[in-house]
Amino acid sequence: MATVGPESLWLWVGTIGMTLGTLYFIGRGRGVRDPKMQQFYIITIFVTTIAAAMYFAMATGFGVTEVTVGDDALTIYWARYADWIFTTPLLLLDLALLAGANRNTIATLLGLDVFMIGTGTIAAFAATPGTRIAWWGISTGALLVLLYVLVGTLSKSARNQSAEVASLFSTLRNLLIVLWLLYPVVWILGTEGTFGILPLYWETAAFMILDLSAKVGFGVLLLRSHTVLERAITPT
Ligand code: RET
Repeated sequence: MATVGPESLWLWVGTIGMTLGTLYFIGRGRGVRDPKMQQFYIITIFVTTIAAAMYFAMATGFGVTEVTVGDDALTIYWARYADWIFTTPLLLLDLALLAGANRNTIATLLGLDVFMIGTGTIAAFAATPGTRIAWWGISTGALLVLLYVLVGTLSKSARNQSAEVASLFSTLRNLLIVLWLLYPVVWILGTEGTFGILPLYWETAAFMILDLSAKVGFGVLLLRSHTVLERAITPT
């Protein structure tokens, strides 16, 4: 059985950060009556709630297991993947609704995303360094295609929205691109990549900072201006 080491510090910071983020979004969303605007709140509140629960699971030693790779036993926090399989599609849905995307674009984005996290999960559990890296490559390929759709089709729909919405969309899209690209980097440099460049302690800190930025930071920027969100739902 794997146990939680000193990296639990960062897992508790993550638990507290996600909980505070959730409470903040609930507090802000309470007075919102417009159902179309409520959808952004509902989606974003689910994102941080799921993350808070999964961080708590990791901090308390439930969300962690051991995977044997050759002669080594790797500590794998499986709860990360349980979090990401639900929260990354929800984050993309926020962005797609802001852009006023059609159903096909939304389905393509979410499909690529679930494929990316699914193959990333196989990478985390694969038993040889070679197969781990191969699955990492497949997952990273899906991420690159996803970002291509984000920059192409989705940005095109956003351009049909008002100037304020289009500008908020670009900010969030650029933030997402930078942050999401760092995940495979931390993974491959970290313990999962088996190269042993980034120790578990620092890897856990890095994922925590990325997770808080990609969920709470992203949510704060998205929900900051109700006037802009109102315009997003009345396409011009
Ligand atoms: C993995 C490893 C395999 C290669 C790739 C990955 C990508 C993960 C991503 C996660 C995003 C998570 C977010 C969480 C929010 O808090 C699975 C690490 C490409 C992009 C945004």
